[in-house]
Amino acid sequence: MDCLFCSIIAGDIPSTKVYEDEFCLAFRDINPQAPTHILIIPKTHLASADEITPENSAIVAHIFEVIPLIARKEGLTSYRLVSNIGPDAAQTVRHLHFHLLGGKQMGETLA
Ligand code: DGP
Repeated sequence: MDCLFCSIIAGDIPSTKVYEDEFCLAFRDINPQAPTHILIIPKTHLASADEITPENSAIVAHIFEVIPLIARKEGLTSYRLVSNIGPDAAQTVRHLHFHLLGGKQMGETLA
């Protein structure tokens, strides 16, 4: 499958990894929008959060257990999580990912 983030998982495209285990990978966004901007992705391909089902939701629970560990490692106790779904939300990479953004005061506007 031609997927940029699957290629990053496979190691075919380099990335700055901050966390990895059997089920997920976290790496720094190439175009950071905050002092800390990390993408957390499942190693199994899902196009977006819109594909989460009872059969695959365990990976999301796992990612949400890992996120606080990554945040602590980055020295963050306050941060924002974002997951874009589809073109209206400006999702550019069709592999489920959570943006972890922190290290600056953010505004209240989300859209
Ligand atoms: P989204 O718009 O939610 O699909 O965000 C995709 C993010 O992926 C965007 O913030 C930039 C990032 N990105 C795109 N290509 C690469 C890449 O090759 N390496 C890394 N580290 N990040 C990438």
